[in-house]
Amino acid sequence: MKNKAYLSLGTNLGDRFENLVKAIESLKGYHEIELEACSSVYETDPVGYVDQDRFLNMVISIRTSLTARQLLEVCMRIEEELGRKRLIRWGPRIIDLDILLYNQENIETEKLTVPHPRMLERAFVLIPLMEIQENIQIPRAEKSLAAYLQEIPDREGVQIWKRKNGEGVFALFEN
Ligand code: A4P
Ligand code: MG
Repeated sequence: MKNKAYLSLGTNLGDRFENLVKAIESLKGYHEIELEACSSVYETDPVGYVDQDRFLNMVISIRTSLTARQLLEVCMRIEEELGRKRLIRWGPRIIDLDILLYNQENIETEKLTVPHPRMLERAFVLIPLMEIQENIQIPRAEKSLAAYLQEIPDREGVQIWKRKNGEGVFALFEN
C-alpha cells in the first residue's frame, strides 16, 4: 500500500489498555490498512486540561491505500464505536486517534491539518514517535525531533508503562 501514515493514540477513561487494543484491532480490520510498527505504551501526565487522570499514549505507523481524508473518517468512526463523547476540548476521552503525518504531505483543510499542529510541542507524541523512527523528517520542521523534545519542559511526565517486547498481550499489536 502506497501511503505511509503515523497515528497517535491516547486514552484516559475506562480500561485504558483495552481501549488501545480495541482501536488497533479495529484499524487492522480495514483491508485498506496495514499495521507497520507500534511503539511501547507510555503513561503520561495530562497536557492542556490538567484536571484529569493520566493518559496512556502510543504511536503507530501504518501503510494505507486510503486518502488522508478517508483515514480521518476511519479514525473518527473507530472513536465513535469505542464510545467516545466529545465534552471538553482536551478533556477526558476513551480514545483519541490523531493523524500525525501522512507521507510528507502538508494538508490544511477545515477538517484536517497534517502534520498535526501540536505534535512538536508534546512529549507524549515525540517520545513514542522517536521510538518507532528516530530520524523521521517532518514537513516544514526546522529541527530534529530530538531537538524539539529537548525544549519541552514536561517530558518527565511521560513514562514507559508497557514496553514493547512482542510477548503476551502486547503480541496483539503485532502482525
Ligand atoms: N483534526 C484536524 N487535524 C487532525 C488530525 N491531524 N488528526 C480535527 C485528527 N483530527 C484532526 O478533534 C477535533 C477535530 O480535529 C476533529 O473533528 C478533526 O476534524 P477531536 O479529537 O474531536 O478533539 P480533541 O482531541 O479534544 O481535540 P484535539 O485538537 O485533537 O486535541 P489534541 O490536541 O489531540 O489534545 N494529554 C496527554 N498526556 N495525552 C493525550 O493524549 N490529548 C489531548 C488532546 C490533550 N492532552 C493530552 C492528550
Ligand atoms: Mg483528536
